[in-house]
Amino acid sequence: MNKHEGRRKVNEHSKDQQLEHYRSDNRGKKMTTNQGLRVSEDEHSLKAGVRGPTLMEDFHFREKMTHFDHERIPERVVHARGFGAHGYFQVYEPMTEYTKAKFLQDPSVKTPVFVRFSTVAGSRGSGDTVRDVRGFATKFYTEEGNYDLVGNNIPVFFIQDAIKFPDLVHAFKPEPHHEMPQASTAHDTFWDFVANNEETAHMIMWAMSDRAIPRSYRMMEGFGVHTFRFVNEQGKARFVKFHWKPVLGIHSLVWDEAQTIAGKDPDYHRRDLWEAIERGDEVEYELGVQMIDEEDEFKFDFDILDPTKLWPEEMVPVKIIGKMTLNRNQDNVFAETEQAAFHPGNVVPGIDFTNDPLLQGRLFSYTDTQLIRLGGPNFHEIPINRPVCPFHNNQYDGYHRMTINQGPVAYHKNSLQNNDPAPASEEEGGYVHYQEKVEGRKIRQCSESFKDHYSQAKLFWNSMSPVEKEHIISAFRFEVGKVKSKDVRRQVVAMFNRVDGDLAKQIAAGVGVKPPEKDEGSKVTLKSPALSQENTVQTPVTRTVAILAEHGFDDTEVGRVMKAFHKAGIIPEIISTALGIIKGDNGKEMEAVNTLQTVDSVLYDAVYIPGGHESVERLKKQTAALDFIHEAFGHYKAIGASGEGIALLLSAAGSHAGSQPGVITSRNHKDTDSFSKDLIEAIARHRHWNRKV
Ligand code: HDE
Repeated sequence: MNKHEGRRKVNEHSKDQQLEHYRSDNRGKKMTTNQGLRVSEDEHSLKAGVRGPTLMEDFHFREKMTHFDHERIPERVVHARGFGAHGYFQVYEPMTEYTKAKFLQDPSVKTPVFVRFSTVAGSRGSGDTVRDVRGFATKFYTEEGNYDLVGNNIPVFFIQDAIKFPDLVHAFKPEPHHEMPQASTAHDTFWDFVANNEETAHMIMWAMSDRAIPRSYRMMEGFGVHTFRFVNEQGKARFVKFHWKPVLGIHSLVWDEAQTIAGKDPDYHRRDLWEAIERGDEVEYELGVQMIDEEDEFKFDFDILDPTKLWPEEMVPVKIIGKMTLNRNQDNVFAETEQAAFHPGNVVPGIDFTNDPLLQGRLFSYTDTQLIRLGGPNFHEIPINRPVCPFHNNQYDGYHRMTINQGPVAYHKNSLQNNDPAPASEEEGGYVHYQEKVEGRKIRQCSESFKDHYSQAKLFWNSMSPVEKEHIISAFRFEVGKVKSKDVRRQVVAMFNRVDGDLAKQIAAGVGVKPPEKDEGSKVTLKSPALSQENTVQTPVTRTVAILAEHGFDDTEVGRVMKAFHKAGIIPEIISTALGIIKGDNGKEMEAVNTLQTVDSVLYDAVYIPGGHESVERLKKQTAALDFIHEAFGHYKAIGASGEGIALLLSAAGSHAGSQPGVITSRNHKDTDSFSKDLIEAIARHRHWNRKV
C-alpha cells in the first residue's frame, strides 16, 4: 500500500475548506429552533392570557433558555485568557537530514496552522497586559496528523517535575480565602512558593524582566521549552529545542504603561493581533531549532533534560528552518480559541519526546484537562481540533459523538472486516516511538545534575543591558513589595542573593529588608547577548502613531508626513477633541477617528504634533492633550513636533524635552522629508531609554 494512500494532500486552504462545512451565517435567514422549526415570535413567552403565567408547553422558550444556561464551559485552569488566529507554515529547505516529519520536507507545501496566544495566571476576562508568561501554542494540521507545539514566550520553566505543577499554580492563582489578586503574582503565596522552591530562580528572572510585558503577541518569541527529539528516516535522533522568532523583533511595554493599558484597553493584545490581520498585515515568525547530537548529551555544564535551563544560542546556534504566517482571523472565538485543545503529545513521525520530567507529566495532563473542559472524549471531532487527514480507529460513542461509524465491527483484531482499520507499518507512516534505552530503579528523586539553580539565573542577569536590569529591580520591588509577610520578603532577598549580590541589595532596599551581609552570588560571568532585547530587530512596520490635531492644523505638512508614514508601514491615526472631520489651514479635511477622551498615549507607539496655529492653540487648552504628550515622553516613545507644535510639546513635557533622544522637532514647515525620515527612524527604535524624563 502506498504510504499516503487515502490521505488528502494538505495545503494552506484545506483546513479552511474543512471549517467551511461548519460555518453558519445567519444573514438573510429565517429564525428556527434547533430542530429546524420556523419560529413565529421571539420576544414574548407563551402565556395563558397577556397577564397570565408562562406555559410549560413553550418549547421555544425552554430550548432558548436551556441553551443559554449552558453557554459557559469551564475555563482552562491555566492559560484561561487566550486569542487565536489561522495561518500557514512553510519550511525553507528540506529537513531530511534531521527529521522525517513530512511537513518539514517540502518548501512548496503550506501547512495550515492555528495559534492560540494566552496569559497564564488570570481568568478568562482578565487584562491582556499584566505581568505574566505568555502561552504560544501552535497546531500544525499536517497530512500525517496534528502536530502541536505548545510553548511559552519564556524558554525555561518554574519547576522541573510535573508533580509540582498543581502547587505552583495554587501559589500564583488568587489566594483562595479572598480570591485576590487577579492575574498577578504580586502576593504572598506566590513568593512564598518561589522562596521555598529554588528551581524557580531562573524563570523568575525572566518573569521580572520586560519579557513578561510584551508590546504585542506579534513582537514576542516563542519556545518549545522542553528538549524534544528529531528523528530522521535512518532512525538517527538528535536533541532539539524549538524557537519562534518574530520578524518584527522582540519588544515590550514599560510597566507603568502596561498597568494603564490594563484599564484603558484590557483587550490590547488581542485587538493588536486582530487589527493587524484585518488590515492585511501578515504576522510572521520564523521557526528555529537548536540541535545537539545524542553523543554530546553530557558535554554541557547543565543537564539538557532540565526545563529550567536554556541552551545559550552562542553555544548551540539556532538554525532557522521555516516561517509561520498568520493571515486569517477566526470566525468565532468560542468555537475556535476556546474549544481548541492543544496537547504536547500530539506529534508526527520524526518528532519525539525526551525524559524531561516536566514534559512527561504534561503528556498526561492535557488530554485529561480537555475531558472535563470540553465535556467528554470526542473533542478531537470539534472543527478546530479535527485533523485535515482522515482518522480511523475503534474508539466509539461518548458524549457529543459526531462521526457516524458504520458496520458492526468496532474491535481489533477482527476477521469480519479484514482486520480493518489496520495498524500501519513504519514505512506506511505508522508512528514508532524512538527506542531509547531506559533502565533504573524506581525512585522519587531528582538527578544531581538538576540541582544548580543559580548559574543560568546569573547568565540571564549578566546578559541584560543596564536599563533591562533597572526594570528587573523595579519589578521585584513591585511584586515583593506587595508581599505582606516580612519573612517571605526576607527569604526572597536571601534567595536572589544567590543569583547576584547587587541585585539582592537593590531588591532589599525597596522592600524593607536588611541587605544581605555577604554576597553569595553565582560566580558565572558568561553573557548571552541573544537574551537581551537591545539586540533585536528594529523596524517601523505596523507601529502606531497618534497625530494630535484640531481645526487649523498644517495640512500640507500632515499630508506629506502621513505619506511617509504609510510608505514606511506605519499606522497613523488622527486624534482630536471630537470625532469627525477636522479642517486644515488650507481647507483640507481629515477624519479624527479617536478623541482625547476615547484613547490614551499608552495605546500608541509614538506621537506626532503637527504645526498650525489654530490647531495648537485649541489643543493647548486641553489638559488631556498635555497629559497625552507628557505620558508618551515619560514612556520613552518617539515624539515628533513641528512648527507651532513644538511649543505644545515643551509645555507638556518640559523645556528640556526638545533636545532629548527620540524627540524630533522641525521649525521649518517645508522640511518635511528629513523630519519624517528622522521621526520614522526614532519610531523604529521603539524606546529611547537614554532620555531624561
Ligand atoms: Fe501547560 N497546561 N502545563 N505548560 N500550557 C495547560 O491544558 C501543564 C507548561 C501551556 O492555548 C492546560 O488545555 C502541566 C509548560 C500552554 O489552549 C493543562 C505542566 C509550558 C497552554 C496544562 C505545564 C506550558 C497550557 C490547561 C507542568 C510551555 C495553553 C488547559 C508539567 C512549554 C494551551 C489546557 C492553549 C495549558 C498542564 C507546564 C504551555 C492543565 C501539568 C512548561 C501554551 O493541561
